[in-house]
Amino acid sequence: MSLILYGNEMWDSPYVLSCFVALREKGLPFETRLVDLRRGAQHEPAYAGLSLTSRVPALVDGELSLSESSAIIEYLEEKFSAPTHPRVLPADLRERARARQVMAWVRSDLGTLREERSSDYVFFDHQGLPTLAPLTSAGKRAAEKVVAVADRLLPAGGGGLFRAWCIADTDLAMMLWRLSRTGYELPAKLRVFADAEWARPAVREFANQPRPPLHRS
Ligand SMILES: N[C@@H](CCC(=O)N[C@@H](CS)C(=O)NCC(=O)O)C(=O)O
Repeated sequence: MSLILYGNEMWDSPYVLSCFVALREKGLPFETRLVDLRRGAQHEPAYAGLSLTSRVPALVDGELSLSESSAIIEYLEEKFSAPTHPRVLPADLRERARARQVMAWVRSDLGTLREERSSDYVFFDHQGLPTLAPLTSAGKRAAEKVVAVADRLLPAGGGGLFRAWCIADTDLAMMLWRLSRTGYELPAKLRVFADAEWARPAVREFANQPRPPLHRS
């Protein structure tokens, strides 16, 4: 087996994170290759030829090269299925549907929050980053929406979305880290969930990757 995950050199993409964590949680050996987005390397023929969208992530598995993080995760879940491999989506149909809903939602909504609370503030030391402006009213609304949805979905007694961890936990936590890492006071239940997800070995491994300086001299 030779799986290759293409990510970006800054290791700050939530979509690459999701695929990286899914591969690790499945216990699959894979190689990572980095695309220098700042240089526009995603548009160079070498990468554009294997990624239909010229974006990261892309997964290469033999003859197949696949873009779109959620498609990659679904592919991994089907090809490297349970019980031989750990699941990254719930076994239960209704839970799986809810997990997919969360995954689709964090990818299609909340753009304001992604803009105003960039993933750089999650993965980089804040010293090298511009001081953040307070959230705009649209940013506040997006933040409140994430908090309200997470509060509805996460069980009162603590823990993740479902009895067993799934990749939607990481995706939801990524949205919460954008807030908790930038001084937003999360309700205790959400903070405990976000911190537990941040402590997951696969997430730690991604977060601890060496990164180039944010600003080139
Ligand atoms: N819907 C895509 C989004 C991927 C995406 O937006 N990737 C960004 C990095 S976070 C990218 O490659 N940007 C470079 C570009 O658009 O040229 C997915 O889920 O994989």
